[in-house]
Amino acid sequence: MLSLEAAGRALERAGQAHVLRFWPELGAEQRDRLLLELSQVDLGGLRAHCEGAAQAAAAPPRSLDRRLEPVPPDSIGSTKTGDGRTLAGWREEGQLQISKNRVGVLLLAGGQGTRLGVQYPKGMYDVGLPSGKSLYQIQAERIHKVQEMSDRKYGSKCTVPWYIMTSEFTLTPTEKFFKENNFFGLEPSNVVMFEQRMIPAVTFDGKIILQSKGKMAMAPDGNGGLYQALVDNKVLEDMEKRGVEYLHVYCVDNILVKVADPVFIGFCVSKGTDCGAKVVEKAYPAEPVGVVCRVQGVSQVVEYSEIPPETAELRGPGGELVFRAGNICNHFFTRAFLQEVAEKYKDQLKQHVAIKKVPFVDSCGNQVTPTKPNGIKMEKFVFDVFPFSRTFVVFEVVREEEFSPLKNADGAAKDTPTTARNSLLAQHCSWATAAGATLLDAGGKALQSPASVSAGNCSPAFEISPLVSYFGEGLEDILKERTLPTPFILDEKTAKDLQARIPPQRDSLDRVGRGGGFVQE
Ligand code: UD2
Repeated sequence: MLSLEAAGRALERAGQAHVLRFWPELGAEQRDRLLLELSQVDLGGLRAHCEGAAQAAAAPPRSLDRRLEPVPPDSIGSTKTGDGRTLAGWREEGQLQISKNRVGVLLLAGGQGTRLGVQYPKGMYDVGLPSGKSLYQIQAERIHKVQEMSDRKYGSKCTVPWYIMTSEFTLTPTEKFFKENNFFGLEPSNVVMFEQRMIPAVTFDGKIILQSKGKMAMAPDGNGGLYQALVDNKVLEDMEKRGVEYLHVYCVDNILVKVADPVFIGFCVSKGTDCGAKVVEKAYPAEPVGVVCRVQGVSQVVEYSEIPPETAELRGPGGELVFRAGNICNHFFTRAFLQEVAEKYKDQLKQHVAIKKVPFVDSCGNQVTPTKPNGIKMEKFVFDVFPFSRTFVVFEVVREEEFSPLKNADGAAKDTPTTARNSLLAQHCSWATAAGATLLDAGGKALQSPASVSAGNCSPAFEISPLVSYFGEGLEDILKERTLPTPFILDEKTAKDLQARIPPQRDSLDRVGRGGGFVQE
């Protein structure tokens, strides 16, 4: 660990000597903690970081390149327009790669979840599904299922390793949660957690903010800190050792995320791309998703916080948004591309400025909770490597099938626990009815048709475990001609019980209990 003298010298050189202002008042433990925190900071680059942040915050917002163009629609692959055979071909290709252990998934889980307002990692959040499953559990079970589907198809035993990028805020609770839940049945050695770097928040005149007398206000360096973290933690070496060539990178809060989606992977592999992004059509101009677009033929994402409203609102002749390829933070990378980024480009990534209210101690040692923004946090974005790709592809998917993020606490208009839960349940109801089931709502009334379900009229809580079905497949055998009450949880046990009860016509309220339990006969 750094000595006090060395820390003092480095801070002096960086113009940040005030960080040790309260040193004489600190106890032994606080002193050790502060020195440890300082030894984890890039002290050599500290002056540049602090001055750069102040300059970036003072500069007028960068105007968008005038040559910005939407992605040409004909260059976008799509599950919307792709015919059944093409989609099946992509899925098969993806499953083949998975069966050969060439696919890994990487979860970005280092964010602080400020908007949701919980003190623990977002992945641990339970949106109130009948099963009470957390986002982490849903994702783990999808990984299980995708492995199992490939195993069954190719008669081999495959592994999709799960890399999880955490931060100082999320590592310990995430590790504990996984251990307490027995890694949701996954092999612990195939779940690789690692930490991204933290950087200090600074004032508008470039001084590190002290959160308390013995602690700097630190924040993760953005989800684009991934590329540095891959190097710091030798993740690319781990991928190479396992033979992983393709990586699906995704964010933690999308309850519908198709982890290791064989269709997306198959599409990217068959196009021979090094990097790709899933998009959905933007719902409205101010929707908080970046837009995938191009400048002089080079693809990039303009984040929602940086796109001027007048650009976001531009419409084409048919009334459609011009910039409508909404980024959903689902990316494909080859390991070779990530290696290249790590070696050549990671230090060239743009720094984005976020102006925030950061609690601090003033020079007299008083704790202050600011009422207006007082600090600058610098962040890198995961998609800022797209311009380095030679063969970038965009893949459009259907929102109702793949995108419902959890961003805000209940009470907000959008992207809440309630909207996330409802999206998942609506999807599962529509899968069940498409498979031939009749679902009864809480009042015993039958839902009319799959169409009414997918149109959002689905109130019944019918939940399907990802261990039973990944994208709605394999349900006919279990659900055809069944009449089922809700709430109902279709998990491996209830699925087996249903299949054991033939003929299906007799299966109805008198035999099946609510909540997925069966009435004893
Ligand atoms: C992200 C996308 C946005 C859109 C939207 C869809 C970025 C930069 N923006 O915006 O374009 O796709 O999601 O929901 O990707 N994270 C870290 N470390 C950090 C910060 C964040 O791992 O330092 C993770 C975080 O845990 C989450 C993901 O990155 O899983 C996205 O972070 P966010 O929720 O802050 O991003 P948001 O909604 O502003």
